[in-house]
Amino acid sequence: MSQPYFGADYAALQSFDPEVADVLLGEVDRLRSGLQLIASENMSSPAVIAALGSTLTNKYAEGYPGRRYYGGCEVVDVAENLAIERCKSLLGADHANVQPHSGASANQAVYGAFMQPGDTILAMALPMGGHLTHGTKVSFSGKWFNAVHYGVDKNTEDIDYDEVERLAKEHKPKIICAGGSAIPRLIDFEFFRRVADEVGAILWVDAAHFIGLVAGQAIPSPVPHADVVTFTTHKVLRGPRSGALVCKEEHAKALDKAVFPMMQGGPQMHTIAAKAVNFKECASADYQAYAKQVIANAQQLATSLGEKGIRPTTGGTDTHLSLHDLQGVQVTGADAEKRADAAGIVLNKNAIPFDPQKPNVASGIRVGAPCVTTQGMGTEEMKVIADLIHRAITQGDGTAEHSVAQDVRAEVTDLVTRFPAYPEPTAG
Ligand code: DSN
Repeated sequence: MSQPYFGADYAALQSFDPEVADVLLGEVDRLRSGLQLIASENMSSPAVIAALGSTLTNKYAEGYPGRRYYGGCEVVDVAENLAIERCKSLLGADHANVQPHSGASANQAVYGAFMQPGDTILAMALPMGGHLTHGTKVSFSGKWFNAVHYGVDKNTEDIDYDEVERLAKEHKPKIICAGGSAIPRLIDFEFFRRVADEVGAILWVDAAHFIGLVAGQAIPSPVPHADVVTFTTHKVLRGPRSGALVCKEEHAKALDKAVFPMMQGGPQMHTIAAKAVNFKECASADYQAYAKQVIANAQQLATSLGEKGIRPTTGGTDTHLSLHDLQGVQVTGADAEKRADAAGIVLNKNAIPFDPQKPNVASGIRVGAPCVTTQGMGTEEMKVIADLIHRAITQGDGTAEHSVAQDVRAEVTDLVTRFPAYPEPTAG
């Protein structure tokens, strides 16, 4: 069976380990048969997956191109240099480090470069849209550093900029962090830069969620304003599951040392090659059109769900995701996630600002458009999807046998047949 999007040699895997080969097929089947609305996911290209499934996984290459701790790195050096140069050019950055294994690893490097244990960081609170690595108590960032958190304004549900300025002046943090995992609106980077300068802080933008929109020139860039920008490469960007960072030249040495040897050992050269491929893809006019369509689709989803009583927080979105308050339809986030799943729609429960529920129940859902846009869907399909979500979560009971779940799943099947996630696996 020829499956080019599985990487090097699916036939060899199938013959040696049919159980794992079936898992790979099963996941393609899952992606092909449902709607993927998780805002942090996407579907990478056959070219990216080919680079991931390559012999570059074999190579130890601790260090940086031209300065490795192992011999035989002359080939992987080419991959890393391509990734670095393409990343810098794509984002207009002075310096790029493409070795972080993930967004969390890139974030660790920021702490490593600029903070000592006990130093203070000012960042967005997780229940307000921030991230685990921005100083939550369960993460290294909250255990080893003093984290002060800002939230959102009660009325606008957008970042409380007055609170940011007040807390920055009161606590004089070493780092101010902007960015998070559930922020539907554009962030005012100029404001954060001004406040950071006033209190002598490093400005770190965690752009994991929206860097793909920046790369596609669909929203303003944090790069001219921030000292360092960290990101994942697998969200809107549509690359391999990994991370990276860009920074001003003056911080290059400190951040490189923080990535390796402070936080990581050997880089994953197959993933770095896949990042190089991805950065090339993102420099194309097609990708720019994609990024703009992601936003148009997310806005349509937010509007259409809102019209059905599933209120978008902040009144809508400027990005690839919207966050919805389910209290108006009297469903919890956990129930909504389960009922949608039973009908073939994959999304996640999410805390909304000032959520009365516990995080594992939550009063909201987060809905993202990156995957369905990769599949070629447009705003007309978003209207249909909003209707399917509404029916599934307000009328279903969380089982796949329920008649509403079955009806919705039939319509999901019709949509994904017209807009397939990946080609159908073929024999041969
Ligand atoms: N887990 C990611 C997300 O879903 O937003 C963030 O790390």
